[in-house]
Amino acid sequence: MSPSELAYDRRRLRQWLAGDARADGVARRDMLRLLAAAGLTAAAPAALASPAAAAGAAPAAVDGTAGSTRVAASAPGIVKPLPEEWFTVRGTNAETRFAALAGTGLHTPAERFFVRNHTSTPVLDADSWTLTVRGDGLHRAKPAEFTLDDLKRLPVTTRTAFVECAGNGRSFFTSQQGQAVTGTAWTLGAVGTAEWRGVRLAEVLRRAGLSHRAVDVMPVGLDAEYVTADGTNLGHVRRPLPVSKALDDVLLAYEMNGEPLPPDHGHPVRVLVPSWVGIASVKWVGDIEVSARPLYSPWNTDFYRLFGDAHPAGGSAPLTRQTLKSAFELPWEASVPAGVERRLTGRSWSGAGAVTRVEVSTDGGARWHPARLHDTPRRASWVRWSADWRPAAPGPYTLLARATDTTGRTQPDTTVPNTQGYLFDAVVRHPVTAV
Ligand SMILES: Nc1nc2c(c(=O)[nH]1)N[C@H]1C(S)=C(S)[C@@H](COP(=O)(O)O)O[C@H]1N2
Ligand SMILES: [Mo]
Repeated sequence: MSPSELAYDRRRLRQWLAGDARADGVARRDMLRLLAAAGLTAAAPAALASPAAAAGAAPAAVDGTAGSTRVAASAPGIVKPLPEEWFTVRGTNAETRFAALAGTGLHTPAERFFVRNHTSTPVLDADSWTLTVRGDGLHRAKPAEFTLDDLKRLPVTTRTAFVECAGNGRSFFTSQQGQAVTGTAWTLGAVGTAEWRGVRLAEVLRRAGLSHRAVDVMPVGLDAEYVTADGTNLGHVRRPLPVSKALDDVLLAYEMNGEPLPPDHGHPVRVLVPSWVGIASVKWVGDIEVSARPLYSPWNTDFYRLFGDAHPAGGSAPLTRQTLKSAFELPWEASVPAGVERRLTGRSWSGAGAVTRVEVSTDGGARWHPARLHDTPRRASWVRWSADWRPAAPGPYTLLARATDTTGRTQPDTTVPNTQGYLFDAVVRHPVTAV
């Protein structure tokens, strides 16, 4: 979290306390958590204080159901086929198998791209779809409306970017670090990189009459309202973005890899927020609120913050950029022939900057060798890499890959835990057997 992002979060809380922020659907206990996070609890209005809030009950898992299965070839609510050799189905979500990315190129084919759905993919008609942009962060009282044709007439921008779930790698908190976390037990395949084509959100906001008073922009999805396991309706998937990010590199994307967006990835239009946690990239967007006051939704209060012993009492600031990761394009517990040289391939990516260096170890981390990079390092994208290896003798081996990005950060050996298992960035220990 950069100082400016922290400052932004604190400023929002002060505005909320002064009655200048809106928090539709955010429970008081969540606001108290925010206040505590920013060290502002002393200033909280007395009416908000309650013992239940102070106790700060652990939030329920929101990142999908925890169940996983290796056999299912379909997930409830996902439209595209999910062949078992490409996907692991986890509740309403489908994780890409990294081995299925071998040879796929920089851009992940839409057919193999992971799907993270809170509910079900809605099948929307592009011809009758409209986008409404409204709110007191616009000059005019009347909302602006755009059809898909309207958007396509605006200047076109194409951008390569990964979309990655904040919970990607979550299962390794448990399997490598022995920590209990809530949420979907992803391995490393809740990520994909595509070429997205659309119009800059900045362009649409400008045409809608963006005022200098605007501070937050909140895209809302047209999929069904999300009801948690305990029966709480959290409303439509939505998460505010600061105007600074909205005006920077965010797209309203209507194409993925040169084709109209497929239903599961947001057809006809999704928000694409490069480098940030996947939840920011709202699919099936139908409405964007532009607000002169800070906005809150459960997706930037209870969820997508870091909670736990190592974090502020009320949770960290809302998550923004993704972290640093690497993965081998090999099945877990793969069998490889002993005594034969083979080419190990994989990918590394970072939300903080381009990946500039990758090292590989084939002996559990005793010795490291530089991998060859096959892509020009670019921010918001991943790099493909390879390293040659000849397992000398039959037996078990542990493969490791460790990336460094342009900020100078290298993947650590362990990740500081958080209760919801977000932003795992430690080096993953990949078991293989030479036979
Ligand atoms: N409307 C809507 N947008 C959404 C979601 C959702 O359930 N509904 N899931 C979010 C999450 S948590 C992630 S990680 C990404 C996943 O994008 P993908 O399914 O295209 O891979 O979409 C985000 N946008
Ligand atoms: Mo996600």
